[in-house]
Amino acid sequence: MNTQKYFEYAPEVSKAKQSAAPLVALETTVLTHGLPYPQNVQLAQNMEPEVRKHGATPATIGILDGLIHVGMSADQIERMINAKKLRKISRRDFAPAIARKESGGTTVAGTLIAAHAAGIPVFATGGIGGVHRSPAFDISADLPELSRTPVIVVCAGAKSILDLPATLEYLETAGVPVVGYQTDEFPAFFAASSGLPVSVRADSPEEVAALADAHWSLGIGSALLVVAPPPSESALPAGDVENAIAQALLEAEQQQVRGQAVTPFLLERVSELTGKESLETNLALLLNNARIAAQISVAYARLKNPPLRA
Ligand code: PSU
Ligand code: MN
Repeated sequence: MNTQKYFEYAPEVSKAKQSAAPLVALETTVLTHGLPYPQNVQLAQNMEPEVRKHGATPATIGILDGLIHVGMSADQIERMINAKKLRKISRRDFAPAIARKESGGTTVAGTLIAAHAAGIPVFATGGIGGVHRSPAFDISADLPELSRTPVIVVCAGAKSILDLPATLEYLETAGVPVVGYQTDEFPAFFAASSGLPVSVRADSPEEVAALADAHWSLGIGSALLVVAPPPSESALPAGDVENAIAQALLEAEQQQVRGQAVTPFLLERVSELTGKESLETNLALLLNNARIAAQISVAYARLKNPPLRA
């Protein structure tokens, strides 16, 4: 089996890999299906410098004309976003995209698969998919992927368009440590708190690195989900988005939105109904997560390859 056959590495990513330098994977469904234009382009331009500023090399992951790119140039991202047929790529969607030479953004699930295959241990995103409030039985492919992929995923929890208690129950069953980054509570994306506890707290990048090393040294093959609340100056009050979510869920049901379309539909409607403020929170927390992921990647690389003493 040649798993690298469909991979294309950016030169700076290959270089970082060769010298065991810290890398951070970034997903692209947030660009192709999660945020409106031009905020998606703006985000793509801001995430990578944030990773670099904190000592790691960014590897934006997405599929362009049937190739899995690990590290994408601004031009490649632009071409992917503007592809005629744009897929949203989780586990089941790689084969059709590759075989038909199509393009698409990788979800948390898809990015986990590619990051792990590429040997990148840390990944930053905004929010993960989870167990939906409705329709019944809608469970994001992100959750089973987190249960089977040894990568540190940094996010701001999950949006409360989802059933957050059920999502945490799933993660517990799946053996995924939910690491509160400088918090005891699972953040609800726009809001800093959900009233739900995390399974362990860590206050520094080194602590997260030590947890990951212990987890994986035991041969436990699941992800660690590091959850960081949105920066306090941009967080929204917990109740503020609830009305918009109720409205969006009602519309989704009336219009019988199903499958992969559910999450983008809800994200778009909640964003429209809550306006500019929630979009700003979204962008602020993504950058915050990029910074934390870079710091964790630096700490993890140091732990695995301690610098030689002079
Ligand atoms: N949640 C967000 N923003 C996003 C997503 C989720 O707040 O952009 C995207 C992520 O790429 C995530 C995907 O992996 O949606 C989950 O989609 P689904 O629920 O269809 O699995
Ligand atoms: Mn779904």
